[in-house]
Amino acid sequence: MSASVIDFIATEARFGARNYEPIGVVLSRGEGVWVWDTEGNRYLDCLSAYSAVSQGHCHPKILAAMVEQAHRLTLTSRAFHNDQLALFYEEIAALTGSHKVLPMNSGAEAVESAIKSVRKWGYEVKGVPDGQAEIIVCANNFHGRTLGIVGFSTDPETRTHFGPFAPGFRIIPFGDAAALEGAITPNTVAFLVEPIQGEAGVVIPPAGYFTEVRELCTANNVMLVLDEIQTGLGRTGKLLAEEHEGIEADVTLLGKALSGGFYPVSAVLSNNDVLGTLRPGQHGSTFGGNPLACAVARAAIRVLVEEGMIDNAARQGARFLEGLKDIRANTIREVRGRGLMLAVELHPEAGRARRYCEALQAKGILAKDTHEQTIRIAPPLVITSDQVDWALERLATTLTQDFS
Ligand code: IF1
Repeated sequence: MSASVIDFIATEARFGARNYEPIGVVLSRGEGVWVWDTEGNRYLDCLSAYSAVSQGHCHPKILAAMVEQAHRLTLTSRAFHNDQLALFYEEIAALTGSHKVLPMNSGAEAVESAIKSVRKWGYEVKGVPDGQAEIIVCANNFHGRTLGIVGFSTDPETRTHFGPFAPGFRIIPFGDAAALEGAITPNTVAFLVEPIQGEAGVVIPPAGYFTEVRELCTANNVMLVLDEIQTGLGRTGKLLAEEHEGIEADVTLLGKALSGGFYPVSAVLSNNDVLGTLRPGQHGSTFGGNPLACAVARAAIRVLVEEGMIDNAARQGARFLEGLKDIRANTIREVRGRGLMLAVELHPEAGRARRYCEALQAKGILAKDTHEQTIRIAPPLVITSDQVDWALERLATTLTQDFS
């Protein structure tokens, strides 16, 4: 590594809380599927900032919208109206078929806001006794890092020594509709779940699972809250992952690619009942729904749709998945994916996935491991067939490499 790279990394180590263990690369520029490090080396980004840069790095039209709005008006607070929020509401509601929108900033804020809203709905509409609302979540969930959220995580890394935690959550296995049925009580207000579990390693539920989930939630007057912060906005080859299951959530959470990686923008989308329970002064955020965020999100949604990124994700995702499945390597235990949300799970004997990610970096691919044995593959949705083939060649040589 050159001195400057070492300097950057050393300075981060000196001043920064060590809450990440990044791959040893210092990035300085991004365009489309490519990123460059400070040495000028080019990499194909197969993480897309965990699906926040789905539109490709530094998309020119989102950039132009951000610069134009930044020259005009960035933040008013919600004490006053602004000329971007109503347009954002209209466009996101039309695109997703939602009735109400609550604009927030980070994904975790959207999750927390949804938890508050469904509890309020439970007390004021469903008639659950005050303070007794229950929300069902799945084992191996990932919904963010706030205290409320890690309180119902099953990952020791995420929750150890952060307690005490809030009550009111029940944990069931993912993919098991009978377990959901058994966990529902008269005080259950919602089932909060990812359509595909991302951090757990791209875990796809059995066919028909969400059809049963939808029926159970409807029959028991339980709000189905789908966390589409990672799976949404084209990542799985559909606008929303729920479309693969042929169902509709009562509450949908969006984030990450909602801004194309330019700005923290998230949103809670719901039917009237749930968000209709919020009254002035009962919830809010300094930056939630600000004109800059709304202008960026409007452009991010526009290019996603107008440039055919969702269909491209379906096409290139199928090509990528097929190519991964064709790799003959005894290191591979399983290949999973839907659209461009893919994962290669390695056999434990193959060694840690992190070593393969470091080997991929040397071949010009940036990918991230999750839970020791799995390599996530999630390039921007603008990837071309040639770039998919380019990546597959390097993945094949790396996964057949002997690391003993
Ligand atoms: C980290 C993981 C992914 C999410 C879903 C809500 C949020 C996330 C399904 C919260 C965020 C990020 C967080 C980031 C790494 C990344 C991640 F590895 F942590 F789990 F993608 F899988 N729902 N996921 O995936 O959104 O508040 O971050 O905007 O914390 O290291 P956020």
